[in-house]
Amino acid sequence: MTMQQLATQSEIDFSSEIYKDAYSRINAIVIEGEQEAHENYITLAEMLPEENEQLIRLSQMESRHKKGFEACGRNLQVAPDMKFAKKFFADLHHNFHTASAEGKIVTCLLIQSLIIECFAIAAYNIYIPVADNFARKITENVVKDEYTHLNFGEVWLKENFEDSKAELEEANRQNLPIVWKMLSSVEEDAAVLAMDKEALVEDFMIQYGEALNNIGFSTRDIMRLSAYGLRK
Ligand code: Y39
Ligand code: FE
Ligand code: FE
Ligand code: FE
Repeated sequence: MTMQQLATQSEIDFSSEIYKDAYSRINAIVIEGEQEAHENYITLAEMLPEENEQLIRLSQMESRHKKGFEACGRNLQVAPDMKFAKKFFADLHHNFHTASAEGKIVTCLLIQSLIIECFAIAAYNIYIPVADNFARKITENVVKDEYTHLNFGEVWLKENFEDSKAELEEANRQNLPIVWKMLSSVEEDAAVLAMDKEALVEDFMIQYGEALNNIGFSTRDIMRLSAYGLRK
């Protein structure tokens, strides 16, 4: 951690009402996200029987993450606003379920293993330097796991790149604008936690762009895909 980040952190009052109020929503989003990720990897395990064991392991990691973040809320004496969090994820949740019902593995992988994992990695990377000591240790361990989840999606989609390309384009077009909307809707709460929206967007674009590169997209495609819907 840099001195600047330490200085910033020392100014955050984790027990203030304004911090706890914002935390009740951000913490809930993270808990709900981990729960839905747990369920999504179980669904993916059913859709990809040859990867069943690994996907079940990923789903178990997600429920451990959920428990960790629930402890972070308890530690700050914050009750997570789960109703808010369910609404926050509703669109992506709906799209994942529609895709899984249609057997669209590529779309499900794009939503969970690329978009949601990159969103998580960006959020956790930006949160770690400004978190309380308890939450920082937990989040540092969680973010390592999220990179392995992202890697699972990258490897599978790379191996199936030619057959997946068109569906990835369409799924990106349908789901990436939802991410920008989600980010904007928590911008103010994130700011209270000293998490800057521009930093979140930047980190997301870096993770997502690298993922698309690893899968096999050209630089030109990456530029187009990763910013889709960002500016209207
Ligand atoms: O794969 C995972 O564990 C992902 C479910 C977790 C998503 C967490 C999403 C965090 C968004 C927080 C936004 C804060 C500004
Ligand atoms: Fe569900
Ligand atoms: Fe997780
Ligand atoms: Fe994950």
